[in-house]
Amino acid sequence: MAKRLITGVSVILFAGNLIRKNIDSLTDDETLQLRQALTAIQSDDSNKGYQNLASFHGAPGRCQFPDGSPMACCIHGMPTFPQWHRLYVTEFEGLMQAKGLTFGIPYWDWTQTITELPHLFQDALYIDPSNSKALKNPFFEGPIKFSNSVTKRAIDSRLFEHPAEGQHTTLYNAILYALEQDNYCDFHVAFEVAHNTIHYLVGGRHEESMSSLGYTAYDPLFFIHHSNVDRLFAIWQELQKERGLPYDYSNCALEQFRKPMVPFSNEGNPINITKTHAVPSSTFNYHDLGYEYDDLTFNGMSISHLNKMIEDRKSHSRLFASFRLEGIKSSADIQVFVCLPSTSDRADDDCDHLAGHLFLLGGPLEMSWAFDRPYLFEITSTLDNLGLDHMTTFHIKIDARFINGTHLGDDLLWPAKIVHRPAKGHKDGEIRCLFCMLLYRITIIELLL
Ligand code: CUO
Repeated sequence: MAKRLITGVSVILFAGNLIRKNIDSLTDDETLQLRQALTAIQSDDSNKGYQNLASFHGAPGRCQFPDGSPMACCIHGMPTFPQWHRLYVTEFEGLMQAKGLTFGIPYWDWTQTITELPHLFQDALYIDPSNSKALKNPFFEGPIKFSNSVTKRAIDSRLFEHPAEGQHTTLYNAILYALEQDNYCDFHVAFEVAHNTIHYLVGGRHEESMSSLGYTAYDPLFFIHHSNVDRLFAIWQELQKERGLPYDYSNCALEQFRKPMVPFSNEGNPINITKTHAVPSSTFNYHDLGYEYDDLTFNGMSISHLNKMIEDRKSHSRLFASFRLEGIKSSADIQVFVCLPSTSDRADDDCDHLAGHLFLLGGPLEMSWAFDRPYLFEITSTLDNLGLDHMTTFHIKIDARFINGTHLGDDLLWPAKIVHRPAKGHKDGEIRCLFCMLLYRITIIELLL
């Protein structure tokens, strides 16, 4: 076992473990090796091939609803989301290793401001350096053999959000809020919902894409995205150690953490390490799964620096829109607006104040969700920019749409509440504004046609 210092974090490197690197730091040889290994598993139709792997997650559905009809096996909307997806990237890593990959699945660090997709994904062809021939880039799209189709991407311009100087993207803020949570059960809700963002902003309005639960894993970008999701989970675990709090067990849903996760636990799973770690509680120590990350900093911040920054955030009064989320058998794009009530000078509410967006990742095959607490979407900076605070009269409206752009019905989402979190040390946590309490509901914005 070797020990190495990574920007202030002591990371144990286990001999023989694969290193997962930032996708931007791969050498040309590593990029070529990744492409060759993926091409090999894409053309393998056995249980060691890509089609079998992609069907672990979504369509055509390898698990069953109680009535026996096909259901996706991926775990979403519940506390074992990070564990199921941790194993899933490891499964891909194992298959790629079997085709010659000698390092871990790289990660795309999308908490940094994004100006373009990583180069690995951009072009339909690449040049084979051994003979200068153009070959199909297997990371450009993925075959969906059961529907005789290929994955698509419709990049949403919000992927390239450019925050003002000193500010951060909506996605960065959502992940930072997840990392702030110092118990597992608050963490996983904030974490999962934040991670949905990349699914939607890459897949956009295509059904056969990253933005739908059934097809997302057919796009190989999925695994590079989820390698970063897992790295952020590892960063949260390091933060917990720094805080002196548990990093390796859940404080809720204990029963679920003892139940083997399908299809990893199935006899036909070709990767032994995920089969033997199919019980969620056995996945917290990811070093045992055979990989490490090259870097566990968050936007250049060491774990101790990040921890101090988080503590400082808690010393300010903050406001949130609180969403009780349930699966709606579909993905959704939800824009959140702060509304000021009508006045004697203005007949209508003023709802032009976009606070940001959140997304759901779902589809007809999704299993039932079981979030036992709300998702909190921070609106503090929106109110600060308007010169408002928690004593102001305001309410929340949303514009919520399905992948195809049509509006969600009014009854598909629970009304949002406004939550005030006073600066650390204060006691009461609910906003006192009577008008706001009367308006503790979400109204779907009727879009101007
Ligand atoms: Cu199952 Cu990102 O979550 O896919």
